[in-house]
Amino acid sequence: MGFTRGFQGRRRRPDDERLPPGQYDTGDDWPVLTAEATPHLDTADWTFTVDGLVEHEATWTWDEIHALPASTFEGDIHCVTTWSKLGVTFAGVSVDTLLAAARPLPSATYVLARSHTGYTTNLPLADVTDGKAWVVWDFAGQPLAIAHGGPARLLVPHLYFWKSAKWVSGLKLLDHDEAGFWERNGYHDRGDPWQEERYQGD
Ligand SMILES: Nc1nc2c(c(=O)[nH]1)N[C@H]1C(S)=C(S)[C@@H](COP(=O)(O)O)O[C@H]1N2
Ligand SMILES: [Mo]
Repeated sequence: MGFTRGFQGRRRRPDDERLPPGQYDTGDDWPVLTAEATPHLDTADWTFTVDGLVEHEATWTWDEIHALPASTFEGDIHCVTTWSKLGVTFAGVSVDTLLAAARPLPSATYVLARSHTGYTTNLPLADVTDGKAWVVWDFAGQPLAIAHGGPARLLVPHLYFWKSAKWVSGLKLLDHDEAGFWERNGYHDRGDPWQEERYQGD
């Protein structure tokens, strides 16, 4: 009853209300979904680059990206294969910080994220700005496991998890949408789990 809510403030949503349609809670499990062979990347020669429609193409080494202001995400992730994982914590750097250094041109409207393996995925620029996306290297206070994209992956938790490119190597700013790996293979261009944007045409 509404009038009993008083001054308790905003309560945490029960777990079932945190699940987008058609998703189940995977609990402590964290399935691994990888299309390519798992790479073993050496942080000594690891780099991350923002290029394309930018004023200043920017590349960070492992040490340089760690020197940027740290940013943490706490929340839920959702895979198109119907598992969701609730209450996860990742740490790394906000994509906003990376874009601020590269300065996207006004014509930039999309990004194509790429991995050291050749995996790609496309996103509207607006889906990786304003605190919605990270490059992360830490999961639950530990270095991100290689199978989950370590040493570093993209994290775009408000979209299906195929947008969160593992072993991420960079972002290319574009003035048009360019389908990535799964998007060329029938998956939705945007992938909002709350709209069930799983496949092209959804
Ligand atoms: N490089 C790369 N990144 C990827 C994938 C992949 O196959 N290769 N799979 C995507 C998909 S479909 C999902 S659901 C998540 C899986 O991440 P996980 O294996 O850490 O659960 O990574 C995404 N990022
Ligand atoms: Mo996925």
